[in-house]
Amino acid sequence: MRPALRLFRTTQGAVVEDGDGCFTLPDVSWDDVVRRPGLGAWLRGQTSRLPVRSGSVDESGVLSPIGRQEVWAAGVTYFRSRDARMEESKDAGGGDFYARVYEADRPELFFKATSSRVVGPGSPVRIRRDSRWNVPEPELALLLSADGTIEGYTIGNDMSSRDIEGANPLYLPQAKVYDGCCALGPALLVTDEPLPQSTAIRIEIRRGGIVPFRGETTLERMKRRPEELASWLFREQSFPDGCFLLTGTGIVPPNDFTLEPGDEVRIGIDGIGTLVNPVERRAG
Ligand code: DO4
Ligand code: MG
Repeated sequence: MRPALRLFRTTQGAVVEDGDGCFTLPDVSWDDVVRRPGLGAWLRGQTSRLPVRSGSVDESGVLSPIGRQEVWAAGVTYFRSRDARMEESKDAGGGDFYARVYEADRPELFFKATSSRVVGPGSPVRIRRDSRWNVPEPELALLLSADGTIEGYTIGNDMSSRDIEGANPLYLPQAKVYDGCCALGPALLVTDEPLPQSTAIRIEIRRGGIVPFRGETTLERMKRRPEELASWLFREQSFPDGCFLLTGTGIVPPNDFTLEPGDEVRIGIDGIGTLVNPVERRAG
């Protein structure tokens, strides 16, 4: 088994971190890197020719790992999400379709963001001014090559306005897609092996000196396999620059929790790192 690499998009260019240290890839366009099938082998070929720099990546210069890619998302892939959605939409007569999509062959897949709506580590995610119930959704994000192969993994935050989504399922795009609706990063974990089922996804919300919500799940609880979601997304659609696919949330805070401006969202996934973003709401 070849060791996993972590790939960062930084203010200094693309940086690869392996067990020996860090390598900066010279003169390479980020999109040409991340769209590549066989990314791990290609990166290992590059690093074998480059001088190693000891130490780790300077976190302050790390950007979101997105270039021209679109971000798509899968929904209701964990029982917890099915349950929470049935509850939030019960007054709109909505419960049944969440139960059905959880069991169905065809998954729920929706368009989440263009790169201009995505923020990287340390930049603010947004809550909408016309919503009063907002949550982060901590999700494993797949990096898919132009051929649809899974080349890497990162952390995604699928910010969601639960009152808008719960009022009517046809409002889903407004609950999910807006400026600052998604965070990705900090690293792309590039590995030829599937992630272990025991991989933990953790979230902590910090508000002043308190932690109003903390949660944890593992990939074992996901009902669908990452390859299955990727193959549905690539049916009848092509992604010449590759794309990111969020795999759904298994952590939903209790119904009396909503994010507030000034909160800090911290999402960790084993092997990838921790994605930290403050929360803001536009003035006015
Ligand atoms: O069905 C609505 C969205 C579901 C979702 O985003 C999730 O389960 O993570
Ligand atoms: Mg989600």
